Amino acid sequence: MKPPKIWKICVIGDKDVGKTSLVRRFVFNTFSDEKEETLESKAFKRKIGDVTLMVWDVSVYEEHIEKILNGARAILILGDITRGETYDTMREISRFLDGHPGMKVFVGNKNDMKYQAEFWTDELSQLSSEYSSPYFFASAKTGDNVENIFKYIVENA
Ligand SMILES: Nc1nc2c(ncn2[C@@H]2O[C@H](COP(=O)(O)OP(=O)(O)O)[C@@H](O)[C@H]2O)c(=O)[nH]1
Ligand SMILES: [Mg+2]
Repeated sequence: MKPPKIWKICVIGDKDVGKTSLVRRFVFNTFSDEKEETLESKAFKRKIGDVTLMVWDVSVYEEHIEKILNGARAILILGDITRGETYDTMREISRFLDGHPGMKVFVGNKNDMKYQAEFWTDELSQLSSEYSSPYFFASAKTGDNVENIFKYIVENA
């Protein structure tokens, strides 16, 4: 018997970029417009094929960030395309993560509001080439591209 594959995946990014919403969309296929602050990091489980993903919704208040990120197979770095400052945070996080062995995946969330975008492919493709990591646009609200991100991770991380 092969040992079970259990992968830790972390979702991080600035406040209100949609981390909790993306995790909920992926795990429960639901969405809410309500804002609910994530005080504590939490993990949710979903299987894709023979891989069990433990998806961590990392709180912006996390005090033990190194511990939470330790052993992560992939880290989703989320921004909200309608708020340019969340892209600056993506950059800061990327610098902070330099040296972490996990796959980094850049995600421009709230793709359903692209007519209000403050950053777009130019910015994300730049980050992507700087860190040799993929990027995606997604919407936790409509579900657009959410499955593809995790499928990509399972196939490539
Ligand atoms: N239009 C739109 N709103 C979203 C999307 N994802 C999250 N939101 C909203 O953005 C707000 C913050 O989302 P939340 O998941 O709590 O962000 P977090 O702080 O990163 O966990 C909430 O009001 C969500 O309903 C999305 O893809 N599109
Ligand atoms: Mg949250």
